[in-house]
Amino acid sequence: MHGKTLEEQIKIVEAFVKDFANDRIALVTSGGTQVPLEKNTVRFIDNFSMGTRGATSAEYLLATGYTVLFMHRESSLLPFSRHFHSLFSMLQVEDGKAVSSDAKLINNIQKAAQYSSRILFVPFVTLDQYLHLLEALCTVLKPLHERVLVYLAAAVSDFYIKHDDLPTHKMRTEEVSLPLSVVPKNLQRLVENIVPRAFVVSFKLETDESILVEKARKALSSYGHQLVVANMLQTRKEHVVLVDNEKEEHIRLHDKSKEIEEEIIHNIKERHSEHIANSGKAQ
Ligand code: 9Z3
Repeated sequence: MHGKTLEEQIKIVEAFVKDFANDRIALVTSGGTQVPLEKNTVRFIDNFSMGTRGATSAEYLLATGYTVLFMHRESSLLPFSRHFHSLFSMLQVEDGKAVSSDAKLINNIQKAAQYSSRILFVPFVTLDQYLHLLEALCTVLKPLHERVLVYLAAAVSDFYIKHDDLPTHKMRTEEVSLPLSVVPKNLQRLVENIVPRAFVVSFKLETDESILVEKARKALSSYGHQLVVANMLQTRKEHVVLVDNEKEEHIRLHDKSKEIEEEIIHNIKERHSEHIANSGKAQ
């Protein structure tokens, strides 16, 4: 979807979703957002994220039966190809032709082929594009009600510069100032009005462990959604805390040959099933 307008992206998503109207569908956001510092942008603020969490989670969601809308930062890691930083390390040439017997490479290419009809890639770069896309994709998913899982793993900027405060040209060294405003994330409006019946999971990233769970609880109560996955920057690959309205559940990775996302997705799928079952009872 490179270089497409928002309207074009929405049309593609609508057509894709139509085919999966009876399946469970996951909207996964992944990667960091970019905030421009000048109207003619030379510099920007970026958020830390390789997109590993999102890309890895998407693989496990596909494997467990979900259809995936993968809303990702352009050039961040993607499912299946994320395992390979360089193709040069696995080059094998026979009779002038490239061949590969690398089992991991072949296995991932096969998986990508197997799931290619059940995943749609929707790229963004800036914070603005992220916010508009998220709202638009949720609007498309609204009629699927409880079958929707919204999985907000992207690292979204807390700060931006309002359009009117942006200098037109490249900021000069003698006039450095960043008039930052706080980003209105609108997640509460999204949860309340656009996907009120979906199972919505957000992530909370901190670097100070003493405020991690408290911040997760704060997000849960201000947005009114179902679950926060809280993680520390330093230990995010081996420890997360799942915070809901009742309790905290720790997931710790003991087997280093595995990935923590496998357990996160397994846990969330169970919670999503319960959510679907409970909604049936309520009707
Ligand atoms: C996370 O906490 C993710 O787990 C990471 C993953 C960004 C740490 P990597 O891509 O890193 O594997 O390198 N994401 C969410 C952080 C965030 O910005 N949340 C927002 C907020 O709390 C949006 S819900 O306001």
